[in-house]
Amino acid sequence: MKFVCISDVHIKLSGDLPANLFLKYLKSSQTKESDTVFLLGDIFDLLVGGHEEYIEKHQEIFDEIIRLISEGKRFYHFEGNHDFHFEKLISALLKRNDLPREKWVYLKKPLVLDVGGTATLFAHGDEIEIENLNYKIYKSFIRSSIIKILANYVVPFRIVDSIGQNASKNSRERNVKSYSSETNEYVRDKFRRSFKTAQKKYGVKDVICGHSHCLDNYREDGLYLNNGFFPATRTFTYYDGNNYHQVVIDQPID
Ligand SMILES: [Mn+2]
Repeated sequence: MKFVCISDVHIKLSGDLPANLFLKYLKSSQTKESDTVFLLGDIFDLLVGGHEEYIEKHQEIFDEIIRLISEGKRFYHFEGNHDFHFEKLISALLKRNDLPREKWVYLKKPLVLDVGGTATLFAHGDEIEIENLNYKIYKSFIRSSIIKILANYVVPFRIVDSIGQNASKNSRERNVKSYSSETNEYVRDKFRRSFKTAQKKYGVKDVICGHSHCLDNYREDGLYLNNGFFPATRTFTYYDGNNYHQVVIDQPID
């Protein structure tokens, strides 16, 4: 297996910086070389429920994903905590383009795969985070079936969209305050401890995830890779069948 892997892109609008960088990732030579593409959550800053309006809103991105799937690549698309309950959207896109379901796999939970003989955990990252009880309560609430029904069938797209724009504005303001360098070190170390806990819990050696927004490439009896905050780090992971590479997109944005 050769693959590329990304998380925490936080695309708000078609044509914004994260969207353009994400298209560079999809069109990169490393993605071209890969048979599998991992999207490890929070690709979109807000994408909740199966509203088909999202297809038009992010047309260029969905067109590119469909093109890559048509070429034979498989996508593993994980829920994040900014984009979730959108399995109906993927089903609609696959159906419109007459593509098989197993080519764009929707995941609500971490996945263990064999990577070159090493048991490897792929996750958004919040599932493995230790010491965050309030967040876990919040997460189990937003993941609940009642919210899924509300998001898919009851609340119209424009309401979900406007609630989300406010929520992400607030979360951005919080992030600016809390992401000082000390906090960064605290978050990085907490996620390294989460990696050690996840190794035991899932019976894996390597862990690849995002969510913390803290770029990392750490070895301690196994490998822990975190993609950081993509609009700032411009990084993604490429596995060439033997080795991992943390690739930086350095081309100027059109
Ligand atoms: Mn997240």
